[in-house]
Amino acid sequence: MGRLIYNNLYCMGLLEDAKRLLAEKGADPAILEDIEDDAFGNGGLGRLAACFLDSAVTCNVPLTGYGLRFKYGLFKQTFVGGRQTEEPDDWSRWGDPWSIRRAEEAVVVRMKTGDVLAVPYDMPVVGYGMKNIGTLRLWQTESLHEVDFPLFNDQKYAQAAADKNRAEDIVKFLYPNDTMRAGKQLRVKQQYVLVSASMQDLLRKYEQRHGSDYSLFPEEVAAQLNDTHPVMAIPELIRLLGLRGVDFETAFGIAQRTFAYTNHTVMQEALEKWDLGLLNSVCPDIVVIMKQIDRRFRDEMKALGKEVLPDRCIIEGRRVHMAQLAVYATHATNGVAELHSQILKDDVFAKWYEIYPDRFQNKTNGITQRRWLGLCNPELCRLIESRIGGGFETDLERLKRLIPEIDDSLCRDFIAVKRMKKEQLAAEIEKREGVVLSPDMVFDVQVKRLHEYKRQFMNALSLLAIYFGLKEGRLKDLPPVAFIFGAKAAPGYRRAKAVIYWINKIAEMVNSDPETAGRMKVVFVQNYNCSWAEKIIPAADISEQISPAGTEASGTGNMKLMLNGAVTLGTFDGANVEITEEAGRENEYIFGATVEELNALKADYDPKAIYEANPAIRRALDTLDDGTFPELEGFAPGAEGTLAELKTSILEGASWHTPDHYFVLQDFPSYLKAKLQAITDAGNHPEAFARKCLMNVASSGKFSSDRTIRQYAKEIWNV
Ligand code: 8GP
Repeated sequence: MGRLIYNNLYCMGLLEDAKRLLAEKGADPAILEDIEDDAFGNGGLGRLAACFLDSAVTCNVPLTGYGLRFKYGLFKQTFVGGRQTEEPDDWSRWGDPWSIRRAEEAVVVRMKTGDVLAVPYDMPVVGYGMKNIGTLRLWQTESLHEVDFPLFNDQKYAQAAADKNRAEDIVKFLYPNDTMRAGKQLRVKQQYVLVSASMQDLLRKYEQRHGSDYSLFPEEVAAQLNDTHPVMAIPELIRLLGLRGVDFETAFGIAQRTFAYTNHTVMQEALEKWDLGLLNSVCPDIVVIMKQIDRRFRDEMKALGKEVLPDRCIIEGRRVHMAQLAVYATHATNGVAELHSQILKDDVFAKWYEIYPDRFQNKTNGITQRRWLGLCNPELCRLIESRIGGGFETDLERLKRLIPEIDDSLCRDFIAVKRMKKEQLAAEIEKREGVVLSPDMVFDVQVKRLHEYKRQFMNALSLLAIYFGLKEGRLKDLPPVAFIFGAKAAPGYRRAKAVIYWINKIAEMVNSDPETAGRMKVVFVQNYNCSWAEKIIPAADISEQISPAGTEASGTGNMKLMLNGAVTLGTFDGANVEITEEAGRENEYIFGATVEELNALKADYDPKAIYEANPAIRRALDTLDDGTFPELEGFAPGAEGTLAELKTSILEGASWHTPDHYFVLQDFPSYLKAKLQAITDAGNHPEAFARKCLMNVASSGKFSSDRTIRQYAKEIWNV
């Protein structure tokens, strides 16, 4: 969710008054940052949901978000000697003034590991212009017996509190480490509590209106499954209806018409498959129903004369495939960008598409322009208003009216706004990271989760190529440029953490070199989150969206950067394709192989040959094991987690990875070329570049989450 104070004041139309009043009292409005932390999250999937809540309430779509009220969010990130270290993120340590505890609506969730009480905390979602208030309902797990009094009286304090700890541990951490069975079981408990409490809640509200006639349930309730984490809601609803006397077939029909499923990734490792034994240890009744669903599916395939295959099955051996269960037991499956939805049909769910073509849809993601323009870039808003008037806060398509207004004077004014945002960001970075950036530099930004497929690694290679190019006089005309990174790596993802370390070491080398001073800077901000994004995005000239084609489902940071007038330096992947369609290819910097090209290349891809043939690549890659940087300690030589292993994973491959699994070396030459062009255009031809930026702003109407929500409402939820 990010911080709520500024957003809520903004949506109520009170932010400017609040700022003025604070200023009159001699207080900096930024002091509020010291008493409210960003409410927890991880990446684009969660932030998309936050944008949807904002859009739904503003567009008058009745929508409630359900989630878990984690005590600690994703860890707080700091860098020590360039390495990521993690600390608990106690987001509510100064209290949680936004939530209202609804003890009277608590429900009991029964599990084999012990029953718990799920207590809802409601966070208001403030609609723009104060028309509506929506709800984010977060469940907190508590013990049914706070303390065992006789045990306490016997002075057995730990035993007396055991049940309390067991219950509260379920929502202690977002994304707990699940490399071992205990962690996996905790994840199952989290998922089961979320779905059981939420389904009980929906049923109770429905029954208040209709008693025990469930036939209207799918007419009145639509539930969207946000990836696979909540897919157990399907068997849970069937189970709860069963307890109320509804037979399996009828309950299945109700569930299927109620639920729809959104897929957010094609990464195989993220498509959840649960071991039935593990599920049995937490929620055995759910396993029974999953088996009934599987039986129903097999009967249906038999009737259709279709085979049950690994990529068209629900239970395979002892494992249940949650994404495939979702496709089968819902009425709609959608991807989150045109290209991604096509890949679902052609590849990930091809065998399902063959049987149920009508179920597959696309809903291109969006972002709320309230937070991602109105709130974070009032300077740009004022400029836009001065040319085309307001109203884009609730109708982003209006920005199109800017197109005929783009002239030299608008370009100059845009450059002035961008400079102001760069000054603000530079001040913040100096304060928090101790790195001094000049607002006269071109700002090149890559902010997103740290993942191999997102290729921060390729960006790092380009930094080295540029640095050596500057030192050796090959890039004489390159304007001064700052490279800004923000990303967290999952605590157990060693290779991702090694990439962070490598970039931090590159930053140290570059920033302390007098020869390149004033020409190139590199900074990796610590603890990237919504509040950082609100400062970094408005200051960016170049938006790095550099995943290999076919891997990034959509991206939403790309849309935020576009809306704030950055050009996309990107591949034809995810929503980049649609961004380019809207703004015009001449206004972006597109490079790299297409999905088709990569598919054709796969069989005989030879990254070693590229390495041997390309001196710039060799030089940059060799810094990983030639002593340029101190090797990461605490690992066996060459083991995963070391710099050296980053290189071997590219050249030789590693575990299930084929060599250079994400085609870094393949795309690198075209990437570097496009990147140097973008930096040169931005720095040396600022007015022509500002035109491109303004074309991006003016063309971003499609990417409002208001549009996305209206499509879900009309085409899936029927509300
Ligand atoms: C993310 C995608 O990576 C990103 O491209 C997209 O914009 C965003 O979802 C919103 O649709 N996906 C995930 O974070 C994700 O799939 N996480 C898996 C654990 C479910």
